[in-house]
Amino acid sequence: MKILLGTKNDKKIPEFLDILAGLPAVQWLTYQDCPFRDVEEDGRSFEENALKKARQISQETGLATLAEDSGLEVRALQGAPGVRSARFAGEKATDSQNIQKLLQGLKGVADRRARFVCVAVLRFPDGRELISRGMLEGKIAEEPRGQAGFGYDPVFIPEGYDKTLAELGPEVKNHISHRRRALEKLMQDLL
Ligand code: ITT
Repeated sequence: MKILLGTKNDKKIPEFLDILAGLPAVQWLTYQDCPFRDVEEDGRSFEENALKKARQISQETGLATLAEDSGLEVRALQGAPGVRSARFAGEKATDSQNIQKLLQGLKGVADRRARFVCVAVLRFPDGRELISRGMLEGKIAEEPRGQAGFGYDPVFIPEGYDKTLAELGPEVKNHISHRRRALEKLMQDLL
C-alpha cells in the first residue's frame, strides 16, 4: 500500500518515517515523489486543520494521505500559541523568533506547564478517514537548550525529564512524542 505524507515540513518527515518504520507493508511517499499545493491553515482547531490538509492533498493527488496538525499549548497563556504555533511571532517567523516571543510572554511566570498536541488524519481516496490525537505534557524552560529537533523543542522539558527535547534527541523524542502517540493510535486502527 502507498501512503503520501501530507506535509512539507522537512523536520517532521524524518520523525514520521522513524515512527512509522515498523510498517513494512506500507510504502511512504513524500511531496518530493508527488508534489501538492500548499494548504491554507485557517481552522480554529488542530482537528479542523489536519482534516483540511488530508482531504485537500488526497483529493488533489488521488493518493491515501497521512497529514497532521500540531502545536504547543501553554497553560498560563490560555492555550496559546496553539494552532498558531508556527506563526506565533508573525507569518514568516523563524523557530527562534517564536521561542523568544514565548519566553517573553512567560517572563516572571511560575506556572510553566505546557503540552504538545498532534492530530493526525489518514484519508483514503474513497473518502474513508481515520483521525487520532496524541499529547505530550511538560513545561517550558527558562532559556533554550540543545540542538536537535525543531520548533519549540529547545524550550520544552517533557514530564519525567530534566532536559529539553532538543537535548534529549530524536531517539527519546520519537519514543514519547505527541506525534508518536497520535500516529501509533492511527496505525492500530488501520491494521
Ligand atoms: P505542515 O503543515 O506542512 O505539516 P507546518 O510546519 O506548517 O507543516 P503545523 O502547521 O502543524 O506544521 O505547525 C506546527 C508548529 O508547531 C511547528 O512549526 C512548531 O512550531 C510547533 N511544533 C509542532 N510539533 C512540534 C515538535 O515536535 N517540536 C517542536 N515544535 C513543534
